[in-house]
Amino acid sequence: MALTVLGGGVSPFVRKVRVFLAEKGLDYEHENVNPFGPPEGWREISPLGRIPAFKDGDKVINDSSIICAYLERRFPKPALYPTDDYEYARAVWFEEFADGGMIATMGPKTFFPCVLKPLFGGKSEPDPADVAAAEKCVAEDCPKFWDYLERELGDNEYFVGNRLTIADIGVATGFVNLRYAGFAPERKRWPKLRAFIDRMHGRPSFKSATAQDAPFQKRAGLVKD
Ligand SMILES: N[C@@H](CCC(=O)N[C@@H](CS)C(=O)NCC(=O)O)C(=O)O
Repeated sequence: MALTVLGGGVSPFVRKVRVFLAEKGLDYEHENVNPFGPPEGWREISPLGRIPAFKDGDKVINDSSIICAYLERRFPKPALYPTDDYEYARAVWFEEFADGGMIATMGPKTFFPCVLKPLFGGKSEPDPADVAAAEKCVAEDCPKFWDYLERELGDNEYFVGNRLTIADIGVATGFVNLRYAGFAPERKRWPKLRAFIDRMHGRPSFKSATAQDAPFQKRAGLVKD
């Protein structure tokens, strides 16, 4: 049965599912749905109008976290959730920390105004006021998220249990959009987090899930070390 991810690949949540599938070694189809100009009948597939949606044959599943949890049960190997109860809770917590907190802040304040708004508004550059507001978000809102991640990661390669889990994928995906907006955690202040991001973005799973992102990468060269 065909597996299909529905949703524009630049969404951090669509990317999370695509990276998850790639790390499982699963082939899938990708349908590029824009949630702000969706195809007819989209609400029947996605009742909240959001991306990603997912199809396993004729079965429809919504929400990136639920899609990943489903995929883990359907295709258990390699495991991308810990088996230990507390580690399991930690892993899904980091996923939620990213989805519901960090990305919910960074996305609308950096990626949307600096990348999506100019693109969809037919402009070559974002409004200077939007860039200033994004810089303010990076300076004032983001450090509390990044300090926490830096501390929790410590000297480990991964967030939970010394191996790749949904925690790492869920956290790393949001930093792709931040980079496209022209920002990243400064290496001097958040060395462990920044090295983690580099490692994760260098994985074949992230590389393949970002291969089509060239139109969104114009500001990526502005990222400072
Ligand atoms: N919790 C959801 C969030 C999905 C989400 O917010 N997707 C955005 C795009 S990044 C969207 O579809 N926005 C359109 C809308 O909310 O109408 C998930 O993890 O799948």
